[in-house]
Amino acid sequence: MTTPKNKVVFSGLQPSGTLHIGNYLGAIKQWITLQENNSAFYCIVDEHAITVPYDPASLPTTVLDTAALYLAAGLDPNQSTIFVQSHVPAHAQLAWLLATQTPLGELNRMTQFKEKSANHQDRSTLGLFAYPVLQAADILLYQTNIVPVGEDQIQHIELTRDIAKRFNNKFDAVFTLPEALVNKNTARIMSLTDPNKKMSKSDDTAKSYITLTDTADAIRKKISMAVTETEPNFSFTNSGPAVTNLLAIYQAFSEQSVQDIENQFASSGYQEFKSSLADLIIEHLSPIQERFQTIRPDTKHLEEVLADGAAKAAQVATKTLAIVHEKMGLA
Ligand code: AQP
Repeated sequence: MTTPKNKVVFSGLQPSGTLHIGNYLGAIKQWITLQENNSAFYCIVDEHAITVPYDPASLPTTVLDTAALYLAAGLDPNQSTIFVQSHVPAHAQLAWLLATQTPLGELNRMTQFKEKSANHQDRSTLGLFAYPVLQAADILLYQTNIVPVGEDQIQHIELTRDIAKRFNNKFDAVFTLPEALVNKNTARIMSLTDPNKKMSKSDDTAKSYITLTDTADAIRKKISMAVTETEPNFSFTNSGPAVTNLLAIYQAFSEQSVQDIENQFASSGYQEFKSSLADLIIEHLSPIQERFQTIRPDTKHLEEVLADGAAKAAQVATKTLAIVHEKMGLA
């Protein structure tokens, strides 16, 4: 994957639970590289997190946990604009304006809505249905070029492009067309208990994911209980989905070549491989966890970082919103 330079980068994560290694490998790891030579905006998308049932009392804590994990993982407030979505009202405002221009048929095709509404059948809301329009607003407000995401978000980025193109044709050329940036090796880290489902922080089974704050003991247990196929076989092309997923995690953390990993475990059993994998994950998460322990208790500092980020983000976002108002005849 070539790393873009001098672009506007936007991405976000929901504070819907503790971030897991899928969020880290699929999204945050790319964010850290991209912050160096680009204008990067990294958001905590709390207005997205409230589109499914949630606990209002714990949301502020989860937002600060997420901010602390962003910093502990390596995001630097001097390089990136780090902020909370609801602190910049332009996100919700632009979402409404874009909603008036988005055909229902396009939203009906979104697979994330189908999956999430299937899980919350009696409580699925207009907000959950409109989620991709708010996401389009998030991205388009910053005239974003690049959106680093996992595979599950590609469809939403395509929809964002369609919304932007339609707006540009109908009103005026206001929006930059964004592109998804996906690291194919880590685009879809799967659940440890069901390799046909992606790893998700809102999964009911905590054994299915490894969070960035899991203890070494918990990591060893979860990896040792991870499902595998019946016959040990360490091949990126011939293993079943469960082992392929564990190999992908191994590769992402070790940054070794496929060939090296296959050679290394050619004569191993699953137990030996899993033990090495657990060690590798623990080794990588330990420094993040140590930094998290220092950063998280300093609530004042975290709030300052987020306030500063929101002020910087609002400067850009309100400009775009004002242009949209004018072009739509609302000025
Ligand atoms: N399993 C995954 N593998 C690779 N990338 C992933 N991402 C999420 N899961 C995986 C990427 O993480 C970013 C943020 O995701 P999100 O928090 O906005 O929501 P999500 O995609 O719905 O993630 P979760 O963990 O599954 O959250 P819940 O359970 O709350 O829905 C995105 O870039 C996503 O692609």
